Amino acid sequence: MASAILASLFHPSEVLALVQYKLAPKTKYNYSNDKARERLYHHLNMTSRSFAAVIQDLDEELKDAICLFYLVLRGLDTIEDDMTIDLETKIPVLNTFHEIIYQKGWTFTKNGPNEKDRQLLVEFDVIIEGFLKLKPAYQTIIADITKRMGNGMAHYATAGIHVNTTADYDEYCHYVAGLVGLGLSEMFSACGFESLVVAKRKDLSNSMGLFLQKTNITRDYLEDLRDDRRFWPKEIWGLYAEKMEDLVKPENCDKAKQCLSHMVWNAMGHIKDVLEYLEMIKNPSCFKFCAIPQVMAIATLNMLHNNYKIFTHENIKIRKGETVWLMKESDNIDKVAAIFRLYAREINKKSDPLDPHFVNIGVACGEIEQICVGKYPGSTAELARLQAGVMAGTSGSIITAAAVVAGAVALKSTFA
Ligand code: D61
Ligand code: MG
Repeated sequence: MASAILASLFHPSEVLALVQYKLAPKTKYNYSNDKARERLYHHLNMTSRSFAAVIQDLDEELKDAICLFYLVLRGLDTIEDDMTIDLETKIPVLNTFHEIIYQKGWTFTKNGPNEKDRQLLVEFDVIIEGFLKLKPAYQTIIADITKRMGNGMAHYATAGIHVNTTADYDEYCHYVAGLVGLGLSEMFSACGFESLVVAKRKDLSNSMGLFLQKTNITRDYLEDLRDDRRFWPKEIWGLYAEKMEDLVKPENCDKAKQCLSHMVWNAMGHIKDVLEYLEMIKNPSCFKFCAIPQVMAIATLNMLHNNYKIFTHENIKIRKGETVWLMKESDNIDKVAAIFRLYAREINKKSDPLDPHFVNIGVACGEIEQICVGKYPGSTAELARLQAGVMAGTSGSIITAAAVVAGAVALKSTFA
């Protein structure tokens, strides 16, 4: 907490959000009257870096179903991601995972010792128990998406198959993330929280996943390369280097940054759909659940843009304070549109006129502004309010002073 406040010291609204978050009552989720359920949420909190909080804030009707949707797919992904499992073992498990989730007692112990989510599969019988207790309608949606994702993962795990074209890139991201969007939309419509139109808009649902996944893939260049996973499409990196790993060489620094802005621009192509999707979502708990990962993604893209550290450091993240602030602010479409406008402007400011994608990114940022001003006029006042907190300008300095006091109080309570 203390280090998070320090990191946000020049962002008073983040300090405020951190302090509010710290002081908020913590007894919200209590599963101790149901041991099996407690175990499920234990696994959710152990395996998820950002989804645990938003899933636990969902309305009761959807909470367990989406928690299990997450855990099933995280289990599948933990098999996909582990490069120590040989393909003869891996591919059949990926292809049959939609059947495995109906087999009481199934567990998997062939993950390498360093696989971070290994324990989830060691205790996968717990997840299967929970899955089998869901309403059949939710089980069917989860099994269908699991089947399609597992088959897609198996295809891309096959020796000699790579993400070559940008069409492959969209297809791979559809399998591992777009399908999650489709399944979630089906759940929202099936439970009656959202209109049936939401499930029908598969294009927009897919884009929700693609924007998140492409942002992750762009960020994780170095980590994936280290483990010999390559998700940047050759059609893109091939314009800047002979081999993908050549981008890390110091002499290729300029080419690497150009390649990075190509990847950032490619991801930005989904933002229009993301806003259109969020505009459809009426249930407040579904809205926050959908919006928070998306605003975190644009904040992450902003951090990546023109940032050479992608090629030299693993694990670059947005500030904790920024995350908490975004979670607090993402509760209606006007505020979310304001956040997108704010980051689009930041991205535009960071662009280098000598970059070949300078104009493309400028146009993409301009489009975000144009769409938001046209469709969400309320976002203009929200943007002004956000900027007052973000910048330590004239009005910001008053907030800064208040935030520093609040920060000091929090620091004191941390050490007390
Ligand atoms: C609204 C709200 C949340 C949404 C959404 C719409 C649309 C799509 C998604 C969430 C999925 C976003 C995936 C982006 C993060 N990428 C990963 O976790 C990668 O693995 C992909 C395969 C497993 C997907 C698991 C998942 C994730 C979020 C969910 C969910 C299932 C179910 C319900 C709700 C949210 C990435 O994982 C690496 C790692 O984190 O270890 C990878 O392997 O590429
Ligand atoms: Mg994966």
